[in-house]
Amino acid sequence: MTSGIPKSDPALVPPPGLPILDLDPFDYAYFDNPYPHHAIMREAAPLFWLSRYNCIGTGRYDLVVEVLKDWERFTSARGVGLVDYAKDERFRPQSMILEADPPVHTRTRSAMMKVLSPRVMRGLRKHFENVADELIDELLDREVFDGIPDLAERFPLTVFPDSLGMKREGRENLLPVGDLVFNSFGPENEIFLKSKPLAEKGFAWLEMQCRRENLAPTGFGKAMFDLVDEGHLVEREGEVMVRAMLMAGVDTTVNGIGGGIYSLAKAPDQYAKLAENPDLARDAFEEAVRWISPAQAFFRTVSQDTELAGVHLAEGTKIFLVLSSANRDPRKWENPDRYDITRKAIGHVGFGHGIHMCVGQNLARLEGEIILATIARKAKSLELIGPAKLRYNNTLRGFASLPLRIKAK
Ligand code: OW4
Repeated sequence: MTSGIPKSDPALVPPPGLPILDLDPFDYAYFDNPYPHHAIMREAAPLFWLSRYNCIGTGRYDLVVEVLKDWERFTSARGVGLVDYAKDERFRPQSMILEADPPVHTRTRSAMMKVLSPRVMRGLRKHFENVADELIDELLDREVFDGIPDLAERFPLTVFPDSLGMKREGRENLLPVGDLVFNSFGPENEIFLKSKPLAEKGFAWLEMQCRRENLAPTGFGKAMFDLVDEGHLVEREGEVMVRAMLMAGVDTTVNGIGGGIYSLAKAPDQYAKLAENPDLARDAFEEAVRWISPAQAFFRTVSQDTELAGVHLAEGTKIFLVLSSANRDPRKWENPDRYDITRKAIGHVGFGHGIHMCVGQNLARLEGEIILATIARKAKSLELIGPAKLRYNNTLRGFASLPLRIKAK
């Protein structure tokens, strides 16, 4: 395994006139309270230069959307992290969906859409609801528990690998591998380095789990290899796509569900509204994805000299897109810092935008909706009874611990 670190390129100098920001959007202080930093990034100018990483960035909603829409000028194929695959070492074998442009991306994305289609999602609902029912009943008996290991991790770690059809042994590697992969989109800082040893053996294990002989005769894995058998993908592509599901589908949903629970626990008026009408669970989850932005930021790379917001950008410039800031940009959102489950959160960029917009979004929504609806149906209160502890990750925002109390209706 290699560990890419961006080698600063002397050719990449700040375009004239851009505000130069010295802040580090990957350090502990930033993660402890990113919101004032978002405001600095948004208010400095449409685009800014990050002096520590020699890249352009934007925290404005309209520009984040403009860049994400334009995959030709702003490529994903050179990596969606700080590292430029054209110049630096790749941290892992390149993804054929996340780190690809059309036409490769068109084919792999279409395979993934088939595997995760709305029809497949509908088929999972009943089983997910049964698992959630049992889990929430157990937590109601306990009353006091930790919302992260006991709920936000436990639910996806039960339903997702089972739906994929993966073996039971070794599943404890899923979270550490995801943690490292999402750290690898940022710099090789202490947060990245600390996550490395925990995931080292998980990488080899994960590669093995993606082979057809290690997958159950039903599930997303099998469905992907059916597409191989039908000639849409070659065998190795099938494996790489199963790997993408395993790397992208666990830590993200854990942080999404954890974020949803945190949002509701911090806003008792919103929880009361949801408890009264559990049908709002899907909206409550969507609004949490906006408000928390579990996936905080991704990069694109300028594929040819171009202009953006009146600024000349040189080929090879990395652009840091702060999704979490865009999701609270007051130019787009009214009262953006308020978690409001009746808000029309549609259009948020918590799942991204454009051709790379989260391909697992309907699975994430299914999981999030079911957990929040099940709590809302059964619990009259959801209280945070101790300090929420952050889990630091270069890309993902979420918690390590959420001490909670829930009381049965
Ligand atoms: C967010 C994501 C995350 C990690 C891995 C991959 C995709 C992949 N998407 O495609 O391998």
